Amino acid sequence: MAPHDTSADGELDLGLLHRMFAEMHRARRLDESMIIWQRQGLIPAYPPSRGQEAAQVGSVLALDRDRDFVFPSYRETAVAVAWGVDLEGYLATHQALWHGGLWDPVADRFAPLQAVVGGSPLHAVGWSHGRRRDGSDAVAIVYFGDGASSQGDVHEAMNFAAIFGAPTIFFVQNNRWALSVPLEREVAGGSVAARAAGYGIPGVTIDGDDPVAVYRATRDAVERARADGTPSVIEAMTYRRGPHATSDDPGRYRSLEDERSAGPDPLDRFREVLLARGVDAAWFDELAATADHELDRLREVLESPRVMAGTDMFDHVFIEPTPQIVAQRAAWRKESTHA
Ligand SMILES: Cc1ncc(C[n+]2csc(CCOP(=O)(O)OP(=O)(O)O)c2C)c(N)n1
Ligand SMILES: [Mg+2]
Repeated sequence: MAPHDTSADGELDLGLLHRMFAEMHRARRLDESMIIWQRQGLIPAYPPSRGQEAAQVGSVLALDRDRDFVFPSYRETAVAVAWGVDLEGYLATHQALWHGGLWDPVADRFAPLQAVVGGSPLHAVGWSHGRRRDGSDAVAIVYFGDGASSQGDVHEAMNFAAIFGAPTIFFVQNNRWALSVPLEREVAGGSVAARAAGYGIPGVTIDGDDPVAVYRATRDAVERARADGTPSVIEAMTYRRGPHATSDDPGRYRSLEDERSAGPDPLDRFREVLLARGVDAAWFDELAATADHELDRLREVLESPRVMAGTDMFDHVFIEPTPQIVAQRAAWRKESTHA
């Protein structure tokens, strides 16, 4: 997408802007529905991505769906929507049907969801290092939070990416909270992007609520990574506008004043930009109808019986099961009423 995404005056192409808003809107509607479905008992738990749509959509659209690979954490609904992951398979994760989801990670070029905070950056570096060594110019993007950035694995990942020239984009969504812990208690020095300098790689801080700024920064990082394997850190400043997860009550640890400091919603902001560029107001209404249709279909999937074989728990631990796994599998079969 990158070589054709700007018009002569350097503005991003209107078609691309339409696509960005459309994906942000789809993601917002799905996110809202997931919370409702959780309250209705259709899914056990869900971590909302409300307010992070600009960061997620703007970044992933700068990658190439046929060549690159996405490594998400657990809050990347808008990334999955914009990247075109099989959403029926995606819902299976939050339905607790299967660990990382039921889509095909290789076909969709989107790794299983990662609930281990800071777990995915090393996977992304391993993948991109391997691809580079095979002569490919493919790029990995890995999503993680401000809190995750303080995990040791993330520093090891950045260090190795820089040493080996593994083309990885470390995309930090700084939403100012790590569950109930505020930024100043989790990130010493206040900046994740500043840490890139310690590894000798580019690091930028951007307005994560502006999808155009996010897209441009990510596109630049993709170009560097493709050219010579240079990794980058992008710190997208945003705000976790909802609870950490459906089980969380943010009123116990942050004030309304803090929530108001987040500023305007990124969808509202971007809508104004599009209206100023001459987009017809009726276009926004059409998006709502398309989203309704998609959500009806997904809800039907959630209501349909999708039961996984319980033995899957044991069958995918090792290629050749150990005696312990064989014994556990047999004991489970004897005692469990699960299919
Ligand atoms: C290794 C590990 N430690 C702790 C947790 C518990 N935990 C889940 S989410 C979270 C906060 C992560 O915050 P951040 O990285 O900023 O991401 P955000 O939830 O804000 O998107 C914690 C501590 C975990 N899942 N994994
Ligand atoms: Mg956070």
